[in-house]
Amino acid sequence: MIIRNAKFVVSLDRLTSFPGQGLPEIAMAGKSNVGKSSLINSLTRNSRLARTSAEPGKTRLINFYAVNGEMLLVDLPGYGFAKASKQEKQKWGNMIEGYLENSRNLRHVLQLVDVRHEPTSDDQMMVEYLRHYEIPFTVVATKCDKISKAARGRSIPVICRKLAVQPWEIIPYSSEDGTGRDKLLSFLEQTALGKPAENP
Ligand SMILES: Nc1nc2c(ncn2[C@@H]2O[C@H](COP(=O)(O)OP(=O)(O)OP(=O)(O)O)[C@@H](O)[C@H]2O)c(=O)[nH]1
Ligand SMILES: [Mg+2]
Repeated sequence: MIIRNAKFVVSLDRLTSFPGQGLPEIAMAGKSNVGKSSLINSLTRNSRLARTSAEPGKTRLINFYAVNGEMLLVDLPGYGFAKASKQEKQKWGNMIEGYLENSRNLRHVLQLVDVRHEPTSDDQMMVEYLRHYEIPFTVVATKCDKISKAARGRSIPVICRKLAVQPWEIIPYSSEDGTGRDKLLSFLEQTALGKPAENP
């Protein structure tokens, strides 16, 4: 898929109707700081589209971005941010769940985990939640530029074990060097838009 344009649509604290609603949605889920907003920027090649930060807890609302006017990328707040107050954590949790349960156009969730770290109990809960609600998801292992290929080879099986997924179901990704970008784009094109895979 060639991204011709990507633009911010709306920021919501709970799902209400908005212009552009009805397009297929792909949502980013994962811990704070795992790279959800960066992934949207790298996919769209627009480093200023979604706000990112080295500090966890940057995205605090549900942000929708339209791609080519034909699908929406949905940036969710992260979970597991230790420094957030109990109230904030509750609020973000409700926001994430409210969206996932109520969106009629959600086609797929990209469940992001940092390739360098063992998935947390929050990650496991999230994946169980997605399975429970039968929301299709794919695990994306982020920040692959930060470790060697050999180290990646060792960490993928750990992620598989913790999240009960198969190695070939995981997409290794880097927002820094573009690893996985083409693969993810063609996957999204098939998943969100139902277009057949391009010939390699
Ligand atoms: N080296 C490297 N750094 C990354 C990558 N993806 C994200 N980062 C960095 O990780 C930090 C967090 O990225 P964000 O995209 O803001 O993370 P997030 O998941 O949106 O975080 P919240 O909004 O807090 O939930 C930033 O400093 C990014 O530059 C990557 O693939 N490689
Ligand atoms: Mg973010």
